[in-house]
Parts: sequence; C-alpha cells; structure tokens
Amino acid sequence: MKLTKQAVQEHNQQLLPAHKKQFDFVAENIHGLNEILQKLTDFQVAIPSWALGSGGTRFGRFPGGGEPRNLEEKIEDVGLLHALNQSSGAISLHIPWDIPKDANAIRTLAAMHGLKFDAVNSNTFQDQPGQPVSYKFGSLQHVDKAVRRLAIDHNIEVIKHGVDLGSKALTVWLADGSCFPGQLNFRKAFQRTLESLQEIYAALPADWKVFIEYKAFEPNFYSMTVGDWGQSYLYSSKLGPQAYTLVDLGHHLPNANIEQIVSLLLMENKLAGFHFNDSKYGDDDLTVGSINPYQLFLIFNELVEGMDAKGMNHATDLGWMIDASHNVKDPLEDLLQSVEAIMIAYAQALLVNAKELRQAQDVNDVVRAQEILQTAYRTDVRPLIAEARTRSGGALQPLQLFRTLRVRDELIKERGKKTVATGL
Ligand code: PSV
Ligand code: MN
Repeated sequence: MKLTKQAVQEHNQQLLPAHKKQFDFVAENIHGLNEILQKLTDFQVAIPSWALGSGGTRFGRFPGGGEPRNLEEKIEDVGLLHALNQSSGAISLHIPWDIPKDANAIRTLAAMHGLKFDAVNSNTFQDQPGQPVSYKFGSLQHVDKAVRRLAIDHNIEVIKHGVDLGSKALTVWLADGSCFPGQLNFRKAFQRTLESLQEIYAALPADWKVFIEYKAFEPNFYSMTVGDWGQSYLYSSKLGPQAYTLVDLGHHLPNANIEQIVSLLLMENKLAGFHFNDSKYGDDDLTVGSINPYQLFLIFNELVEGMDAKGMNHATDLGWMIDASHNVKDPLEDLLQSVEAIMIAYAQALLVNAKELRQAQDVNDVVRAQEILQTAYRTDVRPLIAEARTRSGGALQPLQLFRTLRVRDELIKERGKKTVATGL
C-alpha cells in the first residue's frame, strides 16, 4: 500500500485550524523557533527491519495480520511510516533475517521511499540451519576456534551486505557470556572476544564504524561478555577510532543512570548510537516513552548538551534507532508512537535554557536547575513537532491518519491474515 500525497494533504487541511491555534500558542514563547523546527525536521530515527511484525515472548506470539513477508514489504512498511511522519527515513537490517537478494534493486526501492540504510546488524545469537558448529556456548568468545571463525566470517559477510546497500556501520551485539559461576574464565573470554573483534575491525571500510552494544543480562544470566558500558568502552578503546559504544536503553540493570553514561561516553568521543525502547523491569522492548518519558528527556538533555559542546550535528553524528518489540499493539502504530516520543523528548531538550542551567549549576542552585529542566519537560511540544512534520510533507497526526485510512486492513487484504515477518 502506498500513501498518496493527496490523502496527507486532505488530512492536514482538516486539522489545520486547530493545529494553527495550538502552534501559535507554544511558538510565541520560544526563542530560536525556526532553528528548532529545522532541527526537528532534520532528525531521523531508523526503524529496525525486525520490528515490523508482531513480537512475542517465549510463551507465545499473537500476530495481527498483514505482516511484511519479505524485505521488500518491510521497506514498504517503513516507507509508509516515513510518508506519515517524515522522521523515519532509514531502515536497519539484521542479517541473516533480512539478506538482500539483489542489493541494487533493494537500494532503488528504499530510495523510492526516501529511505537510507542505517547500521547493519550481525546475528551470532542463533544457530542457522546447516551451521557446522554451534553458538550454544558463545560466538566471538568461544573456546573453540572454529566457532569464533564462523562468527567472525559472518560479521565480515554482514559488512559486505552493508557496503552493497550504502550502510556505514556494523552493530555487534553478542549474546556471549555464561549462565553459571565457574563456566567461563572472564579474562580469557574477554581476550578471545577482543581478538575476534580485531579481525572484524580490520575488515571495516575506512569510512565505517563498528558499534559495540552491551547488555546486562539475557540470554546469559550469570555474566555477559559485553555486559555494561565499561566493558563496551574497553573493547572500543582497544579496537581503535572506528569503534564505538552503542547504548540500548533496555540493556541496563534497574535504575541505572543512563543519562550520565551517555554524557561521559560523549565526552570521550565513544558514543555511537542508540537503540530506543522503554522498560519497567529488564529488556522489555516496550514503546519508547511509554513507561519513563522523563528519563528519556534527561537522556536527550545530556545528548543535546554534550553534542553542542563538541559542535556535533544532532541529526547525523550519532545513529538513532528504535529497537522494540510489539506484543499486543499493531507494530506500525507502535513505531509511530515511538518515533513521536523520541521527537518529543528531543524537542523538550532543545528548549532547555542551557546558559541559565550552567549558571544555576555554578552557584549550586539546585532548585533553579530543576525548575529549568522541568519547565522544558512540561512544555507541550507536540504542536512544534506537528509543524515541522507538515512543513516537510508529513501528516499533522500520523497515527490518526493511519487509522482513518485503515492501513492495517489494507495490508491484510494485500498480504493476508496469516503472514509472519522474520525477526524476534
Ligand atoms: C538484543 O537484546 C538486542 O537489543 C540487539 O540489538 C539485537 O540485535 C536486537 O536486540 C534484536 O534482537
Ligand atoms: Mn538493541
């Protein structure tokens, strides 16, 4: 299904009078309004190819129908999101779930939808059919050289797919670790993993980055070989200037101060990118901003402050991606909500009066500092985002238009009720 420009225009026409009132009300008190709107227009969030179908848990999966049956249909779905919100202009592929059979054709299709290819992701956490050796006891850390070889070669293969598509980064997330005390020699596992990563690093094109993603637990529950930002930082420092840390918001122990982690990684030029989601307990992969939107705002506040301190471009100097799963919601609706939540947190962070905050910090005025942050956080920035979106051809209310057009019903008609997308 393709969304027509006319459908978007008609929708916008209808909502325009109400939007104008709301926009004028917020815009009146905003300094540097046009600059903020431009930043919101430029900011793009990549959609993972594995999150376009219904997610599940180990207890079950309840697909809602009309799921994309192949990579082409996944690109079509991200194209739909982007046509609605103009903020989802990239797709991130997970290999081997989404191997492009004809990279040129896939590239052309993506370009037709205005999409770029974000980081490519390797998968050494599942055995593939016919695989000669198993990842049961790890991949890049494995005691058996043959397993390490397989995992290294797979990552190099993923880089090649990425090159063909125009990606510029490889994300490595390892399930490696141990489930029981005594199972693993931590130091040796680290060394083996580092040596494996060094081989992958050596295969990176000069203009590429490798993102080392950490995770506190799951699927290993005693130790993870890239378990926290410190370990990821160690690997990325030892690897070299093309290696960075990737922060997935769901990969921390409860109550971790993620905004502080982000701030320090940025300070050290080792922050590469994000996997956005939200959680209450662990790696819950819930809709961004659905549980703790204030934390998301605080993270964006550090990002904006830290990036500005280094003169970085907010839109292009870090990789922004969603990594969520949709067990009970329509995946496309869920993704629209996630992108909106990211844009809201970003816009609120852009409203923080940085100069006044610095002054308050310098005289230990704790109350004032909190007031400054919360004034920005409590501003209803939704009309700003809607304005930026419509200026670049998107819908004033993407979710509303998605429902008015009965997009899911159309997709079910086209693809059938019982389709299953690859992914988790
Ligand atoms: C692991 O939990 C993770 O966050 C990694 O990014 C994976 O590649 C992704 O989820 C998809 O399973
Ligand atoms: Mn992730």
